Amino acid sequence: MKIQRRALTLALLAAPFAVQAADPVKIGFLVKQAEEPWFQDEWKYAEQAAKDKGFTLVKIGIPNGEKMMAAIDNLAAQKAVGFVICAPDVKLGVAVNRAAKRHKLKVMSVDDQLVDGAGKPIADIPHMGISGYEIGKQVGQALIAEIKARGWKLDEVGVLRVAFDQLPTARDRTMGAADALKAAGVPAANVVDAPQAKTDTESAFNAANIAFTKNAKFKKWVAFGLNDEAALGAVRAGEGRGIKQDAMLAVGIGGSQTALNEFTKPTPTGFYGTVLISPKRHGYETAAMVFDWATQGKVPPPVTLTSGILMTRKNQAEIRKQMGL
Ligand code: FCA
Repeated sequence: MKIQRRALTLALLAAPFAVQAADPVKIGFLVKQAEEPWFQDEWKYAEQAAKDKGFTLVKIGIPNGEKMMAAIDNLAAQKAVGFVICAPDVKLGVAVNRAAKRHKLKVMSVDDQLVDGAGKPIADIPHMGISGYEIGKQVGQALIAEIKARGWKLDEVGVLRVAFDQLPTARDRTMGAADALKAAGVPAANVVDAPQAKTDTESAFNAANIAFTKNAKFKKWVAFGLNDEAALGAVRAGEGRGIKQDAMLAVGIGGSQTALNEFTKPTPTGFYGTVLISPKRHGYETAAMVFDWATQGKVPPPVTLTSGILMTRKNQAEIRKQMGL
């Protein structure tokens, strides 16, 4: 009995060392805008993959190129085996690829596909993003349906395209929306571009304000941008100028907390809806794919494009459930 107890004590003492000996595999998840709810959600689902597959997730915010390069070096120093990245500028693609190769890290991009000096996607970095143009068309079609439901005349409606054209997926999304509106009969001349400096609400707010001032002839507006923050910036700018819910229709892209906060306000705002996309797929699957690649040599598909579903104040709970969120 005594001997047995001694053996057990020894085993318990030895256990922590045994755990330390086999260091868990580390995978990085680097995002350009860590404060944005979409990226928080991606991290949350990547953590779930880490738990299921038994690796450690290293989350780092990379708001600029310098921080991005430092983060990659940091991952290498920590002996990570790979990382998922949404870079602050897709033109940093070559630098990302070089740093990953130098450190022998597997790299996969998420949301924003990395490009080379000529603006071409970098083929050897696997990518998961949304089908930008198609999702943009869904935004435009949702706006058309609601314009009709409200009985607005197509030629009296101003179309605010909050633009961030230096990012290809942003251009695809907003061009898809504008094209759907034009295809349904909105005059091309009614489309007003509001270029934003960054992809957050404040930049969209500033861009929209300028556009509203320059185009005061329109009394009714529809608005959209690359994400919920862009659409929301337009809604807030409109409110400040007396363009309220009855004269404003905005549809975002995302469906994370930014949109949910709008939907839970007691009175509806001009933020009519959003095309819900999947942070679960983008966070969980990319992290899992990099893990499988680094540990089993299973190379991820070169490009995976995900789809979305229109979500409004009315159907939000049901749609989120459908998407497994
Ligand atoms: C881009 C946008 C994000 C999100 C993501 C899917 O990175 O900046 O807001 O829409 O694509």
